[in-house]
Amino acid sequence: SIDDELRWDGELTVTRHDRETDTTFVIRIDSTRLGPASGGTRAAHYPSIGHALADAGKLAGAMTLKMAVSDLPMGGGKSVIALPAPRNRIDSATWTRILDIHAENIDKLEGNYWTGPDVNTNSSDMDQLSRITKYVFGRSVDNGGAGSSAHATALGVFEAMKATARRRGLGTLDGRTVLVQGLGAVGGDVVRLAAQAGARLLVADTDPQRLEAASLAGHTVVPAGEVLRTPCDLFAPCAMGGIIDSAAAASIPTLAVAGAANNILTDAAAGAVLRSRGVLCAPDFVANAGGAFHLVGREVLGWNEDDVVERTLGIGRTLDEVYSLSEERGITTEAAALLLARARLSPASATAAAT
Ligand code: NAI
Ligand code: PHE
Ligand code: K
Repeated sequence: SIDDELRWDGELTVTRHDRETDTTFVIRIDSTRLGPASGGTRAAHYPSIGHALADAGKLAGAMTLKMAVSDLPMGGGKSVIALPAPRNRIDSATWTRILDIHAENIDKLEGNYWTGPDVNTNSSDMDQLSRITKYVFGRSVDNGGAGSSAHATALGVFEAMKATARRRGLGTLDGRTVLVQGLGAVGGDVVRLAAQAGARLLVADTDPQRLEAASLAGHTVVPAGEVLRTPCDLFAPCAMGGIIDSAAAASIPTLAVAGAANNILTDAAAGAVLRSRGVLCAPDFVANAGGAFHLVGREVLGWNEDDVVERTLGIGRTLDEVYSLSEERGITTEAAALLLARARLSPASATAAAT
């Protein structure tokens, strides 16, 4: 319920409703402890405003952890635009009005929150927002921005897949069966990189056109509803979050999980079940940080493309640290990554815990 969702321990929730488009806007700032909150704008059709608040809160929390574990001087936040219908049924005049209202809301936060692209928003949407507010990452390159973050994200996810396979005793991806769910901006690139590395690709999407392209490229299509029942060596969720709950964790026929989606696990219990079965899972807020390196690196820290690549390739090393800590302490990989992130969020308490 909305009451439950407002009992949230982040820093700020902003909401607004636009009667003309029947759209509800949510911005949640989880933490500004390490810098201005940042995280993308997600547009989707939600069953209720409570669901939209919940999604924004979980995604904002993941951004705080992503920035902290990645050593970026930013906090965590997220925007959710709860549309009156699925995105593909919103006409362009309505969409422009929606973006303009969202931009007004962001502008009122005066830089405490910086947005960027996420599911169902892209660089040209960021260009539109930037006509009203300057607190926007990921405008198109022609418009002075860093452009799409998807390629950097895919590069980092690929490093995460390799590091996870290696640690799980699978060696390199050569000859391994990799299942990629979601062939969008990130997943499409992940498929290409994994294929180049010699993996056998199983692919799933809900969009027939994307499946056809993948099939023409020689990959094997798996029905979208069969993903959690399809045997593979490594599963790469690159569509939506919340796909592995405890029941799925108990049965998913894979040895490792590493993907781009935010909040892949529904809760900590799912992570514990995976661990008990020896399924090694790359915490998503570590694995998918390439996009944050790209946007914050290029637009805040003055990095060039090589710097972004170098830091993104470091995701494999961060995961090795996470996996070693998880083994040493006998905790889930998610819990280990949380320890690393929290050490940066509150250095004093982390030092106390370590001694
Ligand atoms: P996208 O919208 O380009 O691609 C998503 C793909 O998943 C689409 O092809 C869609 O048809 C497919 N899909 C949706 N529901 C599905 C289902 N039930 N089964 C199979 N396929 C399904 O999104 P993008 O940018 O590739 O992002 C993918 C995920 O990675 C999202 O969860 C996003 O939050 C996350 N992510 C993206 C980053 C970026 O830089 N783009 C950075 C960090 C995380
Ligand atoms: N939405 C993407 C993510 O979850 C990219 C992004 C990163 C957007 C940082 C804004 C800020 O990481
Ligand atoms: K997008």
